[in-house]
Amino acid sequence: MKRILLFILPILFIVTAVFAGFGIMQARLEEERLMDDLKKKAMAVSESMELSVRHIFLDNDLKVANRLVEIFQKKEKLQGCVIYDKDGKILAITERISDWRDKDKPYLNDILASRSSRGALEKFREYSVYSYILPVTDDNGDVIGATEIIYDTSYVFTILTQLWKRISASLIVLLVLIVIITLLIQRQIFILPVRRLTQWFTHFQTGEIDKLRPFEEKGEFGKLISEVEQVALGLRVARNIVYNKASERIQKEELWTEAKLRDLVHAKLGENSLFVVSNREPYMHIIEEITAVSRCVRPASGVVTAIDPVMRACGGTWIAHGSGNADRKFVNSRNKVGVPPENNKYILKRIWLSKNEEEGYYYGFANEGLWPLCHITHARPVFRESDWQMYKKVNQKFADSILEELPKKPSFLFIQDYHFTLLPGMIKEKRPDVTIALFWHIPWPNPESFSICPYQVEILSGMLACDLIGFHVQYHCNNFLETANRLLESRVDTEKFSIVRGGNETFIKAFPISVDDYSDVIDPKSDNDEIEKIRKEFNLEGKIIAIGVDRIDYTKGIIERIQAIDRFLEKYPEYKNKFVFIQLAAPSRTHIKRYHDLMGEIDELVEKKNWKYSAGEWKPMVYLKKQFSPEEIKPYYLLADMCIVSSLHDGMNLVAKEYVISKKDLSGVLLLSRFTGAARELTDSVQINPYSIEDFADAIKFAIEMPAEEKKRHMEKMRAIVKKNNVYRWAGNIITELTSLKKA
Ligand code: ADQ
Repeated sequence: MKRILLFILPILFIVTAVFAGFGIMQARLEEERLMDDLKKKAMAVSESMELSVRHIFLDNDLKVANRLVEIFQKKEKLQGCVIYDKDGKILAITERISDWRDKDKPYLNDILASRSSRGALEKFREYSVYSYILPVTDDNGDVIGATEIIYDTSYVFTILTQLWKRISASLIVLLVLIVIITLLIQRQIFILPVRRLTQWFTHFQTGEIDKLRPFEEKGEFGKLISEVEQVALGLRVARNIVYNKASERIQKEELWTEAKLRDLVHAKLGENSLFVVSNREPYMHIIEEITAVSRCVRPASGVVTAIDPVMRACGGTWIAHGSGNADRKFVNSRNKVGVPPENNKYILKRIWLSKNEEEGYYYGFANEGLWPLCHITHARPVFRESDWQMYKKVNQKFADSILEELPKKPSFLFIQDYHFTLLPGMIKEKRPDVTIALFWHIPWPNPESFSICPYQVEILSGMLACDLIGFHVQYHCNNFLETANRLLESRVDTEKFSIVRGGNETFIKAFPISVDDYSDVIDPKSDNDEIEKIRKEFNLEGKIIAIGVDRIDYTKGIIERIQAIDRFLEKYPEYKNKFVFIQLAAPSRTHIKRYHDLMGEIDELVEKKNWKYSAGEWKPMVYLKKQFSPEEIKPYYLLADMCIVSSLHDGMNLVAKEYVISKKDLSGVLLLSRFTGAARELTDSVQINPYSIEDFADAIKFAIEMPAEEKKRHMEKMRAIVKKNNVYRWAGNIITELTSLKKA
């Protein structure tokens, strides 16, 4: 619109200026012509009056003079007329302009003296009149008086006004015509071809190849379009070559790597697109309050840790809530940004939520309702109707945004977690051809526990619109199958591990999530520097170091961990001054009271225990409450002789796997809660019951005193498992399964 205005406005301006100039000229000429006519008329009348006036002067007949001025006024349709004597004194004047008498007439004496006539516009009352004065002479040529004819000139202005009105009306018609013609021309030569090109691109993007009609544009635009067609063709051919080569390579490679996953995605998905949805975004732009500098951070989230390497390998679009305070500054007009920022590998589409929506959907229903419902940690779930309504609304908001993105060709949608139980149903309602998988990152409880949820039917129905639902471990799959069997009208096929409901079959499978094996890219020099820095900063030289890395969440058993360390030092005082526990803790969901209180409880407990034991420079606990980058966490893992994961309940727990994969030198022991999904795979860890503080304290001593060889053996076995079952295998298995269920 701005561009059209920039184009049209100068044209309109020039046309108006030319028209105005032309109008002024025409009006002037017309005015001159009318005044000339008036003058001629006045001269004729004056001359015809002159003879009678001469007789009046000779007869000195004042009465006749008075009659004469009235007769001429009527006859000639004048405003009035006046007869002056030779001294300029009024002898007779038309009655209706009697106040003309009082008008100052400095020119009169000159006229009488020079004997020349004068016609001019004069001001009379509030308007102007045309006055024509003709001196009257006797036979000797001496001036004996003068006549003055006064005409009303208002009709001249009426004519000029009408002329201006006509000019203005023509100007308006002309301007409107110019605007219409310009718009039509620009639509024809610019908008329509661009629209055709955009449509062509949309078909190309959405995979509707059959709708790609060849262009018949000529000229420069035609050349541009022809170039675009060539690029698109080249892209299609290149893609096909990549898919074929990818299929060949997958057969050959043994271990799952980023490259193998990329090949698998190319081979299995082909031209079809992959979309991932999660609540938490993988990259968040934030503005530092103090420095006002914006930076991009990776949130502390297991889901992000797992899916980001997958998306880096596969490309595609990740749709998530834009929760960073500077997020809006970094997206394009469609709320998209290429990530990772330093080397874009996939697209992140941000969805904006209001405070109310975030409060009800995220903090309320998802994290005060479903989170405690699924984690059996004796925290009471809260189900508020208003939260549920907001949860539905936000699921619909995500659904609308995803539907906008989904191409017409078959696509795959990979939904993450408990925030989106209704999303599969909403998508399938509009696009039954999309193949959908949902991965549930947290535990699934038994049917009795789940049945307290007032919205159980809606949640299960929404989830069962999926083609595939994944859990970390078979135990959670079994819980889900049983829940659907008991709480819904459905048929559970225990052979195929599927649930059939309303003609739709959903497969339920365990896919143990994992981490990226980054141990090969560890840089010993810079890591050693970092480790030394940490050792110095916290006075750790010669100490036995244990580490905990968690979001601050009551399910992670941080309080129990501190209590166990307290008991350990109490029970085994020989470790005083020798043992240091470092807790890296990322504040999380702090708007929820339970989480807010927990932060306070941990602060207080750490302080209390440090006060209880500290001696000289030593204190048993270092509590670092902040969000770290993965690069910052790594040296802590490398440094630690032991990693403590004491979750009261956890879907998998990636910290355990991150610790194991970091320990390339096979040092270190993993203390792992038996209530984590990871405990089922990492059987070489020292397994603990975090509720049993006494056993937990003993396990710490046991881990410290384990012979180095034994530690090495266990670590080697665990590393082999994590290396083999890495996150690329996890994603590869899900994508293979998902594509085998392809709907269209
Ligand atoms: P989470 O509950 O977030 O994940 P987890 O699997 O332990 O738990 O992952 C946490 C991630 O955050 C790890 O990558 C860790 O390094 C990182 N992290 C922890 N503390 C941090 C800090 N202070 N600063 C920065 N990063 C930090 C959910 C489920 C889990 C499941 C995952 C993946 O609850 O059971 O394993 O999803 O499916």
